Amino acid sequence: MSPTRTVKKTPKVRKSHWIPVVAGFMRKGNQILVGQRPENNSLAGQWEFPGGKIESGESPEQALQRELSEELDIDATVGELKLACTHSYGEVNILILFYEILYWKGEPKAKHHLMLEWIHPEELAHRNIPEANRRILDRIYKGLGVEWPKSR
Ligand code: DGT
Repeated sequence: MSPTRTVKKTPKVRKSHWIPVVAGFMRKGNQILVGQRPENNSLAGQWEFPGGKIESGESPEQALQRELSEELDIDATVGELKLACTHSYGEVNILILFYEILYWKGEPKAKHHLMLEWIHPEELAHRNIPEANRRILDRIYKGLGVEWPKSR
């Protein structure tokens, strides 16, 4: 009798769905710009750094320049990549690249957000912010070049 061969089944790999996102750190004095996500959107009401999804054919810097023009009506110069992180919202995974914005032309206007606000970075810890950002708040503070707030 020939020995029975066991055929090893490779476990089914679930295809994951990834969305690349860019966001900008904009500073004015010792404040940073955040926007409140609109009502008809996912994560409505949460305070985020301006930005959005990278479209096909764009570099991350081009995408951020476009998003800041669409969302804030400014002409921004994108600087260094400060931080990258991943997060899963159920089936959807996002990769977020946070860039510093070196300077911009025009005054930011809330073309997309419910509201824009210049806040002190410590205030982030007390706001309703995306879970993706809350998990890495220490790295966000580091990326912004500010100390982890003692009041947390
Ligand atoms: P659209 O055109 O409605 O698909 O919207 P976009 O391209 O403006 O992108 P959006 O804002 O819907 O997607 C960004 C995703 O990244 C969304 O799931 C929220 C998430 N996210 C987490 N933290 C941040 C952040 O600080 N800034 C931004 N812009 N998005 C963040």
